Amino acid sequence: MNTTLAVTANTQQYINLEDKYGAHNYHPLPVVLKKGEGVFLYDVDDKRYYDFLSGYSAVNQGHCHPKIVAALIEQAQKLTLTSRAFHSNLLGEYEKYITAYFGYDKVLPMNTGVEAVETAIKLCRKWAYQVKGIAANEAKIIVCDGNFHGRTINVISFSSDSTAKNNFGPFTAGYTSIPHNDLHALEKALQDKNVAAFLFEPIQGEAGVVVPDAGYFKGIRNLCDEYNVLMVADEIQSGLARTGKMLACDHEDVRPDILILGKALSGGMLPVSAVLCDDEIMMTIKPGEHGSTYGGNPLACAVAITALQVLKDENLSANAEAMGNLLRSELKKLNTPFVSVVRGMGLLNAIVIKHKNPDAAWELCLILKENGLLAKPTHGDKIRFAPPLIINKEQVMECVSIIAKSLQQLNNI
Ligand code: IF1
Repeated sequence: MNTTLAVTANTQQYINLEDKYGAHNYHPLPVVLKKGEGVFLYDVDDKRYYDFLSGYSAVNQGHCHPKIVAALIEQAQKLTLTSRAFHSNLLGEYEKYITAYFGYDKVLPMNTGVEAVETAIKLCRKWAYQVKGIAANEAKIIVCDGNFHGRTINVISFSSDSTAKNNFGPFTAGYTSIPHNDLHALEKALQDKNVAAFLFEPIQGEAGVVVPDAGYFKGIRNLCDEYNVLMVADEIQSGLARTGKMLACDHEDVRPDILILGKALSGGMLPVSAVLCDDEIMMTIKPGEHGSTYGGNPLACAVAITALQVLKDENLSANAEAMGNLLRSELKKLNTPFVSVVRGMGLLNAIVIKHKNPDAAWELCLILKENGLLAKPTHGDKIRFAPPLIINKEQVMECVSIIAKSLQQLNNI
């Protein structure tokens, strides 16, 4: 029996509109949202849900955080875009704030996550030719199997996900992929003198929240130093307090050479991404060699400063750590045959579903939705549990009981 649950006629009409007029490049859960507040989302029938996705970690600060909304509105009434043809009164202030916050000489502001990844790759290549001395067009970048860094042709060129790549070729060259969480494979790949950089996600998100062994980040740092290769951390999803530290690399006190941020840098208000590094790398790019119309716009600057302030003011790293520990320990106590693994760090978590029905993870998400909690399956059998970092203990406990009840209902499918 399939539990595909009926939706209201009201909900269905919005879904029909998207089906008819929008590209079919997603397969969303059948829920239509119209309002968000803190850890909650509300649908067009006024049903309330716990948000266990947080816009894929873009709303770490909670939906419509009042301080971030206020910064957005205030700046939107003054100046929103200048382009980089002119200076603005906020760009330098933002650049000073974010570089001090993370401890780098400079920042290059972009918009979406994948643009920041592309920017980091360009910086690696410039550095390879102008500083390291690699011969023209020979620079290589090492990446990890199962990576997710975005959707551009260049970035999918080094994806190992056939769904992301199929019929989008030809692809770009210059990448070598090694297994995630494998320092031996990294050292082997570093024997190639043309390697400029190692690009990695500290915790692989799309692959199903794959947490590496303790010592992995330190091991990467040591190997990159030994072989004069840039350590490039894509913390777009793992950063900004999500895993219980400001950056996932902070768990091992490791400082990447290039830090890539996105998503929660705006608290879900608008696309804001950033690449941070020191002058030896950043100054290899000269005027006219890279940019973006919206990159560093005053609206983004005002929002990002406030979004970063909120992370610190509200101690969201510490809360993510504590609530993550509580969530995982409570989930592990659930007496269910359908969950084979509970894993994660801070509030970046996943469960792996074990069930005779291969669609069980999707079905469970439909049941969770019915019971008032929104989560999305990834790679068939995994479900990400990543609420906003402002969630409190009572709310975590209520979510655990929703999950427990929903797992019991899985018996019937
Ligand atoms: C979608 C995943 C999450 C990212 C890392 C760069 C980007 C992402 C580590 C690109 C984006 C998103 C995009 C979203 C689904 C989502 C995702 F499941 F696909 F992997 F979060 F886990 N680096 N991740 O996670 O950032 O250009 O999208 O701003 O719908 O594709 P972007």
